[in-house]
Amino acid sequence: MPSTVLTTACPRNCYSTCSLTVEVEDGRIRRIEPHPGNLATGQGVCIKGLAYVERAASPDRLTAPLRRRPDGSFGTIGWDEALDAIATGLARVRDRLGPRAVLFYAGSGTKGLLNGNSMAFWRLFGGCTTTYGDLCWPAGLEATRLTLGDNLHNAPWDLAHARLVVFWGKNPAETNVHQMDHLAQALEAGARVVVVDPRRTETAERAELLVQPRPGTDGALALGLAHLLLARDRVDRPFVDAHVHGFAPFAELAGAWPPARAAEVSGVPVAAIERLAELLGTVHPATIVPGFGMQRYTNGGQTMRAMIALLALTGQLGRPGAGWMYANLATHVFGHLRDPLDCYPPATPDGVVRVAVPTARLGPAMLALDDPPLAAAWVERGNPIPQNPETPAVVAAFRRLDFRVVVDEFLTDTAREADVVLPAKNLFEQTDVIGAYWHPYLQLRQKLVEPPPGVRPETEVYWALAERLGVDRAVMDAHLVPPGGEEAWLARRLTPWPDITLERLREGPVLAPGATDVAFADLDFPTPSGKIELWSDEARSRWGLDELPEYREPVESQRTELAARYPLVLLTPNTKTRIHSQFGFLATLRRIEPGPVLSMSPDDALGRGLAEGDRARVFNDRGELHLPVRLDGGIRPGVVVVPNGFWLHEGAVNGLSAARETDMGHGAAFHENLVQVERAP
Ligand SMILES: Nc1nc2c(c(=O)[nH]1)N[C@H]1C(S)=C(S)[C@@H](COP(=O)(O)OP(=O)(O)OC[C@H]3O[C@@H](n4cnc5c(=O)[nH]c(N)nc54)[C@H](O)[C@@H]3O)O[C@H]1N2
Ligand SMILES: Nc1nc2c(c(=O)[nH]1)N[C@H]1C(S)=C(S)[C@@H](COP(=O)(O)OP(=O)(O)OC[C@H]3O[C@@H](n4cnc5c(=O)[nH]c(N)nc54)[C@H](O)[C@@H]3O)O[C@H]1N2
Ligand SMILES: [Mo]
Repeated sequence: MPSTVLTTACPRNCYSTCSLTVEVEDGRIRRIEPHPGNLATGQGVCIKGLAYVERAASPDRLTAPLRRRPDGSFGTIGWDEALDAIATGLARVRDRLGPRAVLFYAGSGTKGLLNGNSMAFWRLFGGCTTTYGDLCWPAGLEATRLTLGDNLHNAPWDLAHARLVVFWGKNPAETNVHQMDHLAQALEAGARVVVVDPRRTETAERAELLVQPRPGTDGALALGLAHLLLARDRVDRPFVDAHVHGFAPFAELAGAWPPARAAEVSGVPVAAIERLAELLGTVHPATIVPGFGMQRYTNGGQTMRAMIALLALTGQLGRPGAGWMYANLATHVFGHLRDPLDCYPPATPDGVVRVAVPTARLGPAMLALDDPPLAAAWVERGNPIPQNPETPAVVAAFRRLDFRVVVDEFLTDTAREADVVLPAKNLFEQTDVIGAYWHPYLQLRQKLVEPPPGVRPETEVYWALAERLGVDRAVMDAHLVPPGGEEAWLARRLTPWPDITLERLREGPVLAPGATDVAFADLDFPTPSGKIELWSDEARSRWGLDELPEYREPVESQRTELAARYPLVLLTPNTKTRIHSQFGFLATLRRIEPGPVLSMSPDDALGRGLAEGDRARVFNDRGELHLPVRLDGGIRPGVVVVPNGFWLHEGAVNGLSAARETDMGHGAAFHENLVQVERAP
């Protein structure tokens, strides 16, 4: 049979959100290439994208519903039996305790407008309990919103115009590989590059300066930098006078942070602070590219506000090659997610939703609910057991329920806790419209092949369940996506923009309405004052924080008594072979990263009698892991590193992490964990 080449897009929770061309032959995925129409990702597909060829045909893929047998093992069942069991199980809980005894938990496994159908179903069910906040980025989103008014940034390709690029707590060489192409263009034109990270990352190989703060102290570092910009008169006065709110009190705050104090707190030598301040003050246009690293602390939001201030002082916003490249929600035009609190599903008369569980404290918060207590859970697109903080509490919370449903492509650690597991479609098996958070393109994730006979997309599952639960057909038609009705439903969502049609999207990526190459070019910031707010009343009224980005030591810090027992900070970053808990089991990728290792500085290792390859025990009061040691002279002493995303049997790091929220946005303070390391017995 001849092959065809079709356009689609990768829906993983990743900056790049690549446009793809895919060769399909005989109903199978044969070859994946970049789509040249996407100026941000046209250069190539990452290693995980290439591995979709293996993933789509993986023998581990779930292709039929599973039901737990009395002995605890899983057996394959038919769809009628699965749907009957689910409808009966959910209705029983609703009759006994009300609909809010059911938890609906959705993770970040796939992007798409059709995901909204799930909450529509739960409203028709009569409501449910769901989560608020987000594991990923909300402290930074909220910090940016408070300071600049919105989460927008210059187009990815605009980085080529920067003369100074500061990657701060971001490692795009692994997490946003396409950004390295745009950086290469900037470097060719003579740009200077700095990385701020406690680790010498792959990204740092391109930098002239690596600044390695003690984890969680970037706020102090930023205030020290601001101090020097002020003291050396590197401030763009006309810009500040016209566009910055709260300059005078901020200048007073920064005045209290001479470089020696910033160095004492952050562990960055004064000379490095001076050098970075000189670059920020003189090499323009300057773009700061913050990642998600330093906002995963209990002081993370305030840290991000202090960092944005450096661009405000130097006038590096609203211009080509300049700015704060954190999150670009230009494609989020369908009315969600601009404000971290907007991700709360609104309660409607026909479905009262209890938004009671912060996802950062999923386990303890599920266990604490008592009016009514939770009795059932539905999990889709997520793998909370390894990925949410405090794994033992998450496991305990799921085990305490009477009835659990998990919808996934694979039998994950979370699926293994379920009573019924439903097999999910993959990205090639249902059409959807997806946005992004780095580039400004709307894209069609196109259906290219039929799902395996035993797999049904979530929309069809919800439709069939609504039928079984006796929902009125007219109500279903009004609220849910009917089987086969995806494209008509998506076309209706696109009607506000007559130029953006499914036909156009089928050809390739389309710029979102209103997308511009330079964000905030009119210097009109949608904050209460209309200016960049270094002083934010809302920081206090909404989050109970200082109006100014004051530095506060993280709650679990090397400067507390706990450090006597647990002197090391555990960082749990991402690696290039996986998106969190996905992809890691594929043979292609296991060849590169077969399992988790504990990376530590030779100083810390040798002092504990550990050498390369030795097995170490990493532990704190919450849990322990046994892992092989890798010596890494690029890691700041006092810091140890284990990547997140490995499964329980391999070594899942969140057994060591505390269920703790960030200072704003209800994020998870993932990197704020002290541990000790010793030779494994
Ligand atoms: N310690 C530590 N923990 C972390 C982090 C960290 O830095 N350190 N990072 C955090 C961050 S940033 C994030 S975003 C989270 C991610 O955590 P999660 O949102 O739980 O994401 P994944 O681990 O990618 O799991 C997604 C699941 O969705 C499934 N899936 C994919 N496509 C579909 C689909 O179409 N339908 C259905 N039903 N399922 C599908 C996948 O198979 C996979 O099992 O992890 C967080 N956890
Ligand atoms: N290959 C791959 N790509 C991904 C993902 C993936 O799992 N794999 N996940 C996607 C998702 S959901 C996300 S959220 C993003 C994450 O993208 P990134 O933000 O780039 O990645 P992280 O690994 O979470 O953290 C970035 C860096 O922050 C550093 N860091 C930790 N604590 C501190 C600190 O206190 N100060 C400073 N300055 N740095 C610190 C870590 O050492 C790490 O190198 O990547 C996306 N892209
Ligand atoms: Mo994330």
